[in-house]
Amino acid sequence: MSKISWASVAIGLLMSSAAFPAGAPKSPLTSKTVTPADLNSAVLNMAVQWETREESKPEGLKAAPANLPKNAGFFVLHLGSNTAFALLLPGRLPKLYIDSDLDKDLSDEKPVTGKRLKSGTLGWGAGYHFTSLPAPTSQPGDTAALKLQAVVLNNDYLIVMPTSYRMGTVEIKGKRYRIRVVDANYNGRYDDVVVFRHRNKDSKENDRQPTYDSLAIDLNGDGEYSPSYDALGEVMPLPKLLRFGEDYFALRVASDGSEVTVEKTVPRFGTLDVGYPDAELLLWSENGVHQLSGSGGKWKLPEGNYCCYMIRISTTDTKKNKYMLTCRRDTGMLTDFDIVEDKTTSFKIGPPLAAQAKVNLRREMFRRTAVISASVVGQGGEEYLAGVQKNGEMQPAPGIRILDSAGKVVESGKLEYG
Ligand SMILES: [Ca+2]
Ligand SMILES: [Ca+2]
Ligand SMILES: [Ca+2]
Repeated sequence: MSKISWASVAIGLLMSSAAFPAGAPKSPLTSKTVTPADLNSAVLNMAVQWETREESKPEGLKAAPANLPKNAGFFVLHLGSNTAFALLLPGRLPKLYIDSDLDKDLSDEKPVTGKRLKSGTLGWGAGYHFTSLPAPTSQPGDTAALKLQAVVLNNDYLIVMPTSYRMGTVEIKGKRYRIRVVDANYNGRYDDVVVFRHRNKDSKENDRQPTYDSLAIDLNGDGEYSPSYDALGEVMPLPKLLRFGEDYFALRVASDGSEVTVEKTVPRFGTLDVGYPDAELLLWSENGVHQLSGSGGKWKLPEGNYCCYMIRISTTDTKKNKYMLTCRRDTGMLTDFDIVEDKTTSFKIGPPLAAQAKVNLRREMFRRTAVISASVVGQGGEEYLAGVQKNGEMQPAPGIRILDSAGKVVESGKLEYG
């Protein structure tokens, strides 16, 4: 890359000096029933859990019903902070056991019988529907009466879904917005605000099992809920603050999901400094979603805990060509950070960059395939996709050569974007 000049667009964030209005407006929330046809609904994005069948008894399971048929399959369910075992006995009238008391014993459970779903309900595969499943609950304050539903696909997948969620509208700055609140961590409460803290590289595998509830808000009023990971999405872990322009609103959902309160507030601010002027970031947090760009890579943010799930860095060469790298996988040190009042949380992202190739062996039916993925790692540990965009156009995927121990090329090819 030729010599670079940093282009930065300064969009200063101004602190709001608005006053508190009198009285907190309450909006009722009503219950919406969830059916198997809602499986791919963006509203349920963070709550629906797909578990894969295990042929043999999973580690940790102490006991199962006796004389299991050969085609019995086990599943490990991850529901919020609970891990529970399940057992499927396939058949015309399939039976599903869930370890509802979390004692790692399935022999003391009563099975639920599934009903075959009409073909076309899910769009693919043979499905069975299990209703009125007891939800395993172990945390203080969990509602033991909570019910789950599950869909079994081709006897291979167990898809767990809530039986309902909450819906309503809220008024913010004179405009009404549809909102949906989902008990995404299956504890019978609707007020579990996200905290990413204490996450680390080892716990990433469990990211899709949230320990928080989720919020969908129709920001653009089109009746849809966009779970975008590239721009400001409309589906997010449940926050306690919502940002609208330079204004912040405190959001409080009643634990039973009966109502929601939205009230203007002025949070305490700290500063995030990523040490790179031309960066764009998307953040999830207890303070809502944030799309940050410009202002020299420094932004004022409400005090609290954040998770960055997208980074783009750009640079411009002397011929005014703009190059851009995108990070959507591992955001390194920005995966989990805190903003503290009147303090600056500093990172250094971007160049110098290191190229990295990862080889994963993928087992298919009768062969093993080596999947080689390339990425570029910035100094904050953030992992960019190997492709560079030049003036908004994706450049050809990088080439690859496989060398033998003597350095001779045994295979060469091109990587594909996947
Ligand atoms: Ca049990
Ligand atoms: Ca909950
Ligand atoms: Ca929308």
